[in-house]
Amino acid sequence: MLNLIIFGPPGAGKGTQSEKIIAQYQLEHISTGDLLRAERNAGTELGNKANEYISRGELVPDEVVIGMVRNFMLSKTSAKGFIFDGFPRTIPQAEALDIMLLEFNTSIAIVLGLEVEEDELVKRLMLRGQTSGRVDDQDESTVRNRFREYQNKTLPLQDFYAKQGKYNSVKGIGKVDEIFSNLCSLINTIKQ
Ligand code: B4P
Repeated sequence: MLNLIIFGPPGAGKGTQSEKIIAQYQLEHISTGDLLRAERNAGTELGNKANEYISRGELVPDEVVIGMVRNFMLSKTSAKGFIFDGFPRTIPQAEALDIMLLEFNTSIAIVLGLEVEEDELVKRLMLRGQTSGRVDDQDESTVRNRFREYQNKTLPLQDFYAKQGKYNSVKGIGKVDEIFSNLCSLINTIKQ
């Protein structure tokens, strides 16, 4: 199995690059943002609860997200590998992921961290907010709150994965295809 994490601040291009990586390497996509929005659109209790956090620009509680990822993985037992997009976002999520993958007899091969500075990210998200209808892209204070959450809770994961020798950073500014090509070069170094 080939398991990758695409990592980076809100709007860094995790979803954009995931789509291209999936097409190239035939991996199963686990985007916790997409799963949470699907729950909200279906009007489930989990979705409604999650939406309260998302609309404030806060992270959804770990146990909710971890349970959702576990269920998704269990429904894809014949997967060639997974790309984790927007997950993990906290140390407890990363620890839970390591344990879940162990149950599948596998592990994370590489973490790809997209580097983009905050002002560019705010621009991208506000622009997307004009058309996406996403509650969390609508106003600058919510967007800035997402960065604070990222700095406080998600950034420590860089160190977590660097200690495992798995963290790689990639410039996330420039043409989408150029960034993709740089990501592929890194993936190809570990692909068996
Ligand atoms: P996500 O859905 O994961 O959203 P994201 O971080 O905003 O987006 P991403 O980095 O994928 O950016 P994209 O490619 O779309 O999370 C939303 C919320 O859900 C979180 O804030 C949180 O509340 C909750 N949540 C999700 N996972 C969670 C977890 N594990 N734990 C707790 N809570 C969780 O790109 C953004 C924009 O930039 C697009 O418009 C795109 O077209 C543009 N773009 C991309 N690449 C570009 C480039 N190279 N140049 C110019 N523009 C580019």
